[in-house]
Amino acid sequence: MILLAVLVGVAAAQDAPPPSSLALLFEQLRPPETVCGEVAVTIRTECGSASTACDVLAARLGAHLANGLRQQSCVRLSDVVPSRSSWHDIGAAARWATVHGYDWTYDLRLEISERAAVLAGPLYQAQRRGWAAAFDPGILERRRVSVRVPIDAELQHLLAGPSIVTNESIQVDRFSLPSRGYVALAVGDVGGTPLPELVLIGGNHVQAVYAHFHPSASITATLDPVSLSSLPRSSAPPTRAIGTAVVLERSVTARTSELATSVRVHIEDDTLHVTSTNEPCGVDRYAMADGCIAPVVGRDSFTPAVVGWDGQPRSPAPSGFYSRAFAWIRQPDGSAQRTEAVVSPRGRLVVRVGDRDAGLTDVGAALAMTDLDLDGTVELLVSDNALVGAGDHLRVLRVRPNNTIVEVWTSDALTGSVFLAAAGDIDGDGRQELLAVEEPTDPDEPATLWVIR
Ligand SMILES: [Ca+2]
Ligand SMILES: [Ca+2]
Repeated sequence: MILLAVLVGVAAAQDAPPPSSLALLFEQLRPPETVCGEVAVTIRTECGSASTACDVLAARLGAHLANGLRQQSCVRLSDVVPSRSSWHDIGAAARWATVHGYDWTYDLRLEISERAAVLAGPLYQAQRRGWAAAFDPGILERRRVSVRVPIDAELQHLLAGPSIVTNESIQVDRFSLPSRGYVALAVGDVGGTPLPELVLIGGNHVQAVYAHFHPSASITATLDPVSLSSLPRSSAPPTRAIGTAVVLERSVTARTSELATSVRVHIEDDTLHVTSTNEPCGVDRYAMADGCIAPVVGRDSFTPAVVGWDGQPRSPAPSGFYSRAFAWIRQPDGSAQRTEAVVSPRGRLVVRVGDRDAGLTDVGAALAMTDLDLDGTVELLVSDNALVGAGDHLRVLRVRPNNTIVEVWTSDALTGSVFLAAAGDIDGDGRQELLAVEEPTDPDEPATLWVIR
């Protein structure tokens, strides 16, 4: 049943914050209008160490469903019934409810793990009631609730409280990539498979690969890569290609240089398709998660102007930038905070949370941002402000609520260079990881993907 549950929350253009996981759970509890008479609602829980808070959450969900039922004209009564330990087999709760005179029963189960909340179970209709039911408690499954949502900052706060990211809590995996010379990357569901695709865009080719963490970190590439050489304006990248890639509507929109056309990457019939496109930013701009950006002509950076999907200018970035990250960061109270980070060509990092700025100097062009520990403040992955071939470091920075930036983790010295980073859910568990690509100095070696959780 858990495997069949749908993961709600498809990535889309982020003009407005996506709904919180809690809101998605409540939203799934809209009763169908065919439900009539007397209804029993039961929600069993399986939540490990978070059991007390989980029971409270189940009670809130049950009350919400019962209230929704009471709004319906042909529902005479809706009760939230505490679950009994004997209700472990299929339909037991519904048979109990039928014997006790209910016409319909929700028999739901709330399961909380470290990364996801799953609410699932059938809606039964009774075929006998009252005394007749005691002899033949016939029940018929009419509908099934099935929702799986990631644990976000609000659920984390509700169930267990945040556990702050520290040097000791950071997990690092390294993957050998199929090729090198990558300019942009994006992670998301562009193929309809359970595991998200990692779409890698090089100066002259596009690949979609899958990352496996067990038994050891490995990349599989089951789809043929696609060359970009046949597309218009795609040759002769400038000295340092600049690129963006973003998942929009189940495809990746990417651009690799000022001279290249934008491309749309999607998967259909187990084949990678790459087509040139002017959507959604026109011929001269690059797509980001929240809008479009323009390159500085002849340079390897972008202008401060960011135009949102609604066509309106965003509050300007503090300066032109090499790289930019944007996200709606869920807060423990369920609201979402607009958060933006840029790295200027002078190596200055500025993080804007709401209307407050935090800053740090001497960082490199690679930049990724997400809330790793679900406490409502962002973690950033940055590289060194080093020359190509001079080696590099990766660092995880944490923006504290008082608007200071602290370093929580730094890698050993890398021999390669890192220009490219992104945040994305690469293992499909609903929570984002921080990703970076290290380009090797040895021209015979492939690039390395760093995944930090
Ligand atoms: Ca955080
Ligand atoms: Ca993940």
